[in-house]
Amino acid sequence: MDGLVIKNTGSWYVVHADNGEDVNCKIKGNFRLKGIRTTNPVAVGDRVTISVNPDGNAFITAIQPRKNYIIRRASNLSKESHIIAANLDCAFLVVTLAHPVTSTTFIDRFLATAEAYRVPAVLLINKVDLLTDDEDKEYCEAVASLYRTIGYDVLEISALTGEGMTELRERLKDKISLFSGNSGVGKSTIINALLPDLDLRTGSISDMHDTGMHTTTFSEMFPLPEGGWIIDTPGIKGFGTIDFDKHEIAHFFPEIFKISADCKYGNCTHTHEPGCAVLKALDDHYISQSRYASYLSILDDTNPDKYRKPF
Ligand SMILES: Nc1nc2c(ncn2[C@@H]2O[C@H](COP(=O)(O)OP(=O)(O)OP(=O)(O)O)[C@@H](O)[C@H]2O)c(=O)[nH]1
Ligand SMILES: [Mg+2]
Ligand SMILES: [Zn+2]
Repeated sequence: MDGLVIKNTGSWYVVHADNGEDVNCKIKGNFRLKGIRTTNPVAVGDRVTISVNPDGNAFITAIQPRKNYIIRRASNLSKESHIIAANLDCAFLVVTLAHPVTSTTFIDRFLATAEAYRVPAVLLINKVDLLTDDEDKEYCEAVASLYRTIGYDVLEISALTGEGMTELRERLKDKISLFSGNSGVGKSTIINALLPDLDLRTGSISDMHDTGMHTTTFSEMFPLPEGGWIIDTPGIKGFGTIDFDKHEIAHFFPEIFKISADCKYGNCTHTHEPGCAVLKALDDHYISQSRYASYLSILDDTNPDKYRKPF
C-alpha cells in the first residue's frame, strides 16, 4: 500500500495511507540520498510504500523519487544533513522583525536553498502588529521591498490580529506548503489561526534572549478543509547549506546571477576579480549589502576547513 508521510517523530512515522487510514510505521531498509548522510532518511511529504506484518507492525519499505525537498546542515559543525520536508509546492519562510528578530543571513540561506532545490518560496513576515513606531514600519517596508524587487512573493501578516491572513489562505489552497523559520516566529500560531480545531501547542518568547523556546518538536502535516496540506516544523537556529559548489552559489541569488552575466571572467566568484560586474553593482547599490554578505557566508560553507573535525 502507498501513502504520504504526515508526521516524523524521529523514531517512527505516521503515514496517511491511500485508503484514508493513518498508520504508525517504522523504517525497514537503508534509504540514502546520493551519498549524503541525513539524520532522517524519510521526511514529511515523502510518498512511500508501506507493508504491514502479520503481527500488526507496519514498515516503510520504499520511498518514491522526490519532486524536491528542503535540506539543511543538521547542526553547525555537522557533516550530516536534515531534510525538512519533501515534495513541496511552496515553502513559506516565517520571519519576524521583532520578538524574535530573524537575521537576513538566515532568510537568504533559506531562500538560496529553496532556489537550489527548485521549491517556490514565499516570505511571510509575521507579527506586524508589534511594529508600532514609524521606524519599525519603515524597516519592515524596506525588507519587504528588497525581496519583492528580487522577485519573491512577500506577505505581511499578523496571526494575532488576522491581518493578511486571507491573502495567506488563498495561497495555500490545493497545495502542499511548508512553514519553516526560527523558533518563536509564530509558525504554530499561524496554523492554529488557519485551522482553529487543531489547537497546536505554542510557546512564549524568552525575556532574557528574545528567542523562542523550541515548542514544536516534530514535523507534522495537516489537511486544509478547502484542499491542500500545511506542514508545521520545529524552529531552527541556523541554516547551514550543504553540497553547493562555490561557482553555483550565485545561481541561487537571482539578482546576483542576473548581473554576473556581465562579469569579465566566466568563473568569477564575485569576491576580488577584476571586471566583476557584481562588485560594481554592489558599489552602485543595485545589489544590497545584506544579500551580498549572505552570499559570502554561503561561499564560506564550501570551505572544507570549516567543517574539519577538531583534532
Ligand atoms: N504579537 C504577536 N504575537 C504572536 C503572533 N504570532 C505568534 N505570536 C506569539 O509568538 C509566540 C511564539 O509562537 P509559536 O506559534 O509558538 O512560534 P513557533 O514558530 O511555532 O515556535 P517553535 O515551535 O518553537 O518553532 C507565542 O507567544 C505567540 O502567541 C503575532 O502575529 N503577533
Ligand atoms: Mg511551533
Ligand atoms: Zn563577478
